[in-house]
Amino acid sequence: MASAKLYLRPIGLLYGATAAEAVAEGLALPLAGGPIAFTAAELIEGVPGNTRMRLFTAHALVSSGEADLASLLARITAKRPPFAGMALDRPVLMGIVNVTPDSFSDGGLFDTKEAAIVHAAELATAGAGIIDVGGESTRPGSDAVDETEELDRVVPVIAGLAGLPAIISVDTRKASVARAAAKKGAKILNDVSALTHDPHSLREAAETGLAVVLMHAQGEPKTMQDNPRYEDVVLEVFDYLEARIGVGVQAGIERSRIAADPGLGFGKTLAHNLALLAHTSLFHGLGVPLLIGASRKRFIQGVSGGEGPSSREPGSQAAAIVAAAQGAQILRVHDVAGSRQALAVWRASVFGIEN
Ligand code: 9MG
Repeated sequence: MASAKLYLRPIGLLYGATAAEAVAEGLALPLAGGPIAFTAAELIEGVPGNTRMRLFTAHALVSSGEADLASLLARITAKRPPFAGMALDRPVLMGIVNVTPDSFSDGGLFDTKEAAIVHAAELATAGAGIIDVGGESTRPGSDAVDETEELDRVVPVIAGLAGLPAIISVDTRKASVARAAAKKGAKILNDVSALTHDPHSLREAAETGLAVVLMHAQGEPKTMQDNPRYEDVVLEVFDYLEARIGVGVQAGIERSRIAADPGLGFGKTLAHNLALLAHTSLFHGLGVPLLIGASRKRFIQGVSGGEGPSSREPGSQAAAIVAAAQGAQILRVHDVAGSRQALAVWRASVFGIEN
């Protein structure tokens, strides 16, 4: 495996004061420069479908002297700069506002401008640092929405959110919608196609100065769940996101403006989703903040039942904690108040009550 690529999955995670002490003693390394540290890592070498894995302590990783490993470690351990002006020292909740008649969880509930604005304000009050406004459902099986229709749904809502104590994100695959949203005050472009759907999106993202979430999806929403296949879902999603970050940077989007998202539920089976969630820490090797969106997705039902999306809330909050416990910086959720409470209990138990 002479030209084998390296991937590192930080494991043996420590939190708070224990983490800080272990880092100071040289027994652990910080995860994304935050309050979580890792004492060991799985070193995966090879190409998806043909890899070998070895376990290393943090100390052995640092003293290996191998250049590729050192640069990967630097990306994993470096402190992330603020994203869209937000500090990332604790998980940020991104509250979902779907201005659509057909979204899988809340389709039709907030599809008038007024209802969407009221809902966004409630989510901000409940503790959402980001409000993600979308006018095109990308749930499995959904049809694409015409540009004019999407503009009509999204732009008046974003205009109505001026003054809200939260950063506004626009969930769109269209450059024109991103541009119109930016003019009305949106600061983040959340693109589930990682800027591949619209040929103008890369340029638009570079020029508007929006922060960008690049998400992995296999296939189009209409058919993506038909038969998703991977040799190695975790490494393939990592490679894809790494490549899209590279393309974005080449197009003029500074690295500090990019976050990455493995795209749970987008062209993935239950096993794929669980593998991605379990390997969240490996994605810190991308060197950018991580966003995880598990909220109310069908894979939760696959594990434990939960017929309708809103009955998947306990599983959604468990998934959010799994991601946060591996250092994911942004969590995309429907129930902000519930997620906040779940995270607060987890945080108090591992970092202490005052944190
Ligand atoms: C729009 N949308 C639906 N699910 C999502 C997810 O998991 N991540 C991101 N970034 N956007 C999503």
